[in-house]
Amino acid sequence: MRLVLTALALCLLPWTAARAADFHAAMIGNSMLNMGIDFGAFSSAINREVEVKLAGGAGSLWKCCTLWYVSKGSNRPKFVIIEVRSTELTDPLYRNTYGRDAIGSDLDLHAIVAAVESNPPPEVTGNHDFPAAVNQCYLPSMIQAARNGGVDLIIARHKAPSYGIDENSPHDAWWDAVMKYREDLTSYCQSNGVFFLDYQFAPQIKFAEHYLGPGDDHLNAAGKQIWTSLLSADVNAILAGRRGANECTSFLRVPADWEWQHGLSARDGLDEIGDTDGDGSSNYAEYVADTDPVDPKSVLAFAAGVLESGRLKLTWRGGTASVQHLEARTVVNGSPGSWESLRVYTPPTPAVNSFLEDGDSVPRRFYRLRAERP
Ligand SMILES: [Ca+2]
Ligand SMILES: [Ca+2]
Repeated sequence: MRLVLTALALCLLPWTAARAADFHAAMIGNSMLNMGIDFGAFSSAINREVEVKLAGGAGSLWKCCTLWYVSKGSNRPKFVIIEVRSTELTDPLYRNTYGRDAIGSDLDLHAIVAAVESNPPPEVTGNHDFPAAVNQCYLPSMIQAARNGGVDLIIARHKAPSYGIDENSPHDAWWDAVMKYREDLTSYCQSNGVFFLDYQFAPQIKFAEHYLGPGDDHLNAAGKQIWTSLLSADVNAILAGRRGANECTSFLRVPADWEWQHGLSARDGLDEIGDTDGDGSSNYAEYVADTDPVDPKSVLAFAAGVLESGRLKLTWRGGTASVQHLEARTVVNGSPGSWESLRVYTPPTPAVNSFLEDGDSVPRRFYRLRAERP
């Protein structure tokens, strides 16, 4: 393993040694090199010289120790990306074996490792305890090490949980656990000032096109280019103050269950913005409205507006498990705040729903429907 990591580091040297950098990148996790970031393109995009200080890591303990020592060095990193794998955080083999030699002689680091290992997370087999893993393993120590080193921006990445996943098969408990862990990690990052990347699921990245191949969760060159541009855009936004350093870039808004249930891929972020059945409503919008993303007849839309005894009757189709908001306004002038709520329908809603105007003296007005997942 060390030989591989050293080779990776040496590959970077010709590019990094040109002149002093004003932006030190510590990439924790060697997959960062294989999957994700073209440092030259990244440097250009953020208009800063980027010096890569660290090019590998295997296991959370290794990463924690490496980051600890890099952060204490004179050439401290100014920018850290930490790759976190759920297995590393929970599997005792990864946690306690790999990287053991990296602890070194620093007494503070010894104390951190001892504290973590005196209260390790439970065994993972059949019982992933992800909140405990996040809170008790090395991620907090890694973050603290970076902060002690004066790092301005810490980015955490959850490695794509694609090992062993057949996207056409029903999910299992392992998948549920990984996704739960991902949620916990996102939440942890947000509350600890860490930017969280979820670009593996970005709409621009398609599993079939941008990964190396079946069973390999590394991006190919095209995918890497996309990943780099997404990262650059986010870092530029953070540097310009347009985004907070504790925000999350997450593209997974639809539960995997729902995607699988409707024959969509839970690994492919494109599914969310796609309109698989061509009914004008994106798959994400169909999830929100609880309609069928592969049935064009199932979509949240007005079906009819007729007069009944001089009163307008609106009829629409939609799902049954979402909150439906019927709203109206007399002028459509682009100002978003002037829609008035007429009715709120809470689930279960009828698949065909309707509304009858209250009286005869209703002004001419526009209507719209909004859906919201409870
Ligand atoms: Ca659709
Ligand atoms: Ca549909």
